[in-house]
Amino acid sequence: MAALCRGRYRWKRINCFHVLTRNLTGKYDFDLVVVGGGSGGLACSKEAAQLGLKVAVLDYVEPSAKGTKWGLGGTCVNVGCIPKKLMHQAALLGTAVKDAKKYGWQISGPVCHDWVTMAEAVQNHVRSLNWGHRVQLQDKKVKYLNMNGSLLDQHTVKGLSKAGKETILTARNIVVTTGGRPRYPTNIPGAVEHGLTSDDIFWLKKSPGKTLVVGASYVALECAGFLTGVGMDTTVMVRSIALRGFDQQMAGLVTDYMEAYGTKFAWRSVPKRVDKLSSGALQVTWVDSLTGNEQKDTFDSVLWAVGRAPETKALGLDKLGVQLNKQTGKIVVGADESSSVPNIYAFGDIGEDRPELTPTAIKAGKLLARRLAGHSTELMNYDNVATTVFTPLEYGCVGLSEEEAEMRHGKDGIEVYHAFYKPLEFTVAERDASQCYLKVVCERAGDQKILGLHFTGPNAGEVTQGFALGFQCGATYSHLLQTVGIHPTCAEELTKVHITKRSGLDAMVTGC
Ligand code: FAD
Ligand code: NA7
Repeated sequence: MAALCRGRYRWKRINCFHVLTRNLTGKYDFDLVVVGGGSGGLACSKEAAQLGLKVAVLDYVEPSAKGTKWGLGGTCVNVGCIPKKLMHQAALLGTAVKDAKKYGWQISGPVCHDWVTMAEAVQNHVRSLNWGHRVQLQDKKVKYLNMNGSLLDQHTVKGLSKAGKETILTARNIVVTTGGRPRYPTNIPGAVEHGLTSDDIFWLKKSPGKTLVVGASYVALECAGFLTGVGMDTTVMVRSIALRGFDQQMAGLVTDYMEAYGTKFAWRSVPKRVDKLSSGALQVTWVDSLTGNEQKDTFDSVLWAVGRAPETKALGLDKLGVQLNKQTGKIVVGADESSSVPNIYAFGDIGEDRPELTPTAIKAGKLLARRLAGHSTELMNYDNVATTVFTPLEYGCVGLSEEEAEMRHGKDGIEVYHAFYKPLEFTVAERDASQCYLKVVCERAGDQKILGLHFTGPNAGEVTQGFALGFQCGATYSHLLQTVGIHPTCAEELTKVHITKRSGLDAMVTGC
């Protein structure tokens, strides 16, 4: 606060309130106040400041139910993409150590993993990113307030510090990018008391031990994947299907690989209760929905990955008439990220129907800043966003799933080219490549425009990113065939794919 008092704005102390008095040269204290300093909010505020706007950003982390808290940067940096990918890397290295022996590395004695070393290294990296974000805001002259923000009207934000001090900020425009938090199931006794979420797993001081992961979306599978990879006895509890919304053939390959890798799956199972035994172990009771039988097992940790929800209630949006989706609680937004109330914008995970991904939040934030600064009219294009699931066998995709393509174009309206391939690296290591697969879903007629591209295998994110450019440019199947591959790579298999599913021919790639 002292730093703020020395800044270009004057602050008055009124009882326990800090009120930012109006900048004498303008109507508002700031051109832009951003509530939420995660991927989207930071990108938006930095871009806006760079374009000459006076910007403040409020970021505040409510500790998780387990008391875990973290610094500036939002979900991705602290409890999402970054620690997840680093722990995934730790797991991949475990496999690489096994491969290494086949490649001649002499590794004596058993190789074991130490959770504490990994967690400390990951947490230190995250802290360095927290620090980097603070420095960047300072360099770009964005006023950062570590405060919980809520909206008083369409030009006024109230910030509340941890110590209970209130600060009022006025702004021409307000952007809400407060993201979401993991949900706990509401009707399962013991779920909250004895359970963790992705807000906790990366910040554990000791190994989670034998873990039950409830949920089957990508957060669940990624966490279960790295836990298995670093040696935890890990079970995933799936109530319906894995990776809902993704291509289901690919989802099957991902989970098949995980099963072969050592992850256990309790399919069609719904948790009923979690009890802490006198030994300290957590006893989970669940129902097998196929047989109706009740089953029990004990675990050291239970990780709920059953979805995420925004915290819109505390933002005071309903009082201002900002339209929310009643089911999801997210803010209904237009193509320009505007809410139903003038001067209030929202995007990122808090925006209804927006992809819950960091790069889309960042890009949308930058574009919004440019529009608010009057530098551009360009809107965010949410189509054809590529993504990757960082499971032990990675899965990257862009465009439509085969099911979705079939629904939109009809079974006879699409052609699916596919191949099972063996990464060269797997050969000497004698690794099973049964789930290394790719498929390109195309329109059947005309130029055979590519509708969806799917790839499981090593470095799927790196592979998919490149093809996403072609996809964005409207690539067709013949463009793919005109592309000369880079040998020997896994990605080159996409440029050679020629077997159609319709033909029924063996899709196994043999030779170069
Ligand atoms: P957030 O990054 O969540 O930022 C919101 C910020 O606002 C937070 O710091 C929050 O504490 C703060 N805040 C909330 N309320 C207030 C308030 N009232 N006042 C002040 N501050 C407030 N995406 C990918 O692209 N790739 C991945 O590999 C990936 N992996 C993920 C793994 C996990 C486990 C999870 C959970 C998510 C992952 N994501 C991934 C998704 C990605 O993290 C989010 O899509 C992204 O962080 C959304 O950015 P955002 O700016 O909308 O919100
Ligand atoms: P998602 O994508 O909403 O998926 C939730 C998963 O949890 C899904 O598999 C659900 O099964 C399952 N689920 C939900 N409620 C329960 C209960 N009560 N019991 C058992 N299983 C349940 O959430 P994520 O957290 O994985 O990811 C959300 C976003 O965060 C994601 O898009 C990333 O960008 C980051 P269902 O399919 O509904 O049967």
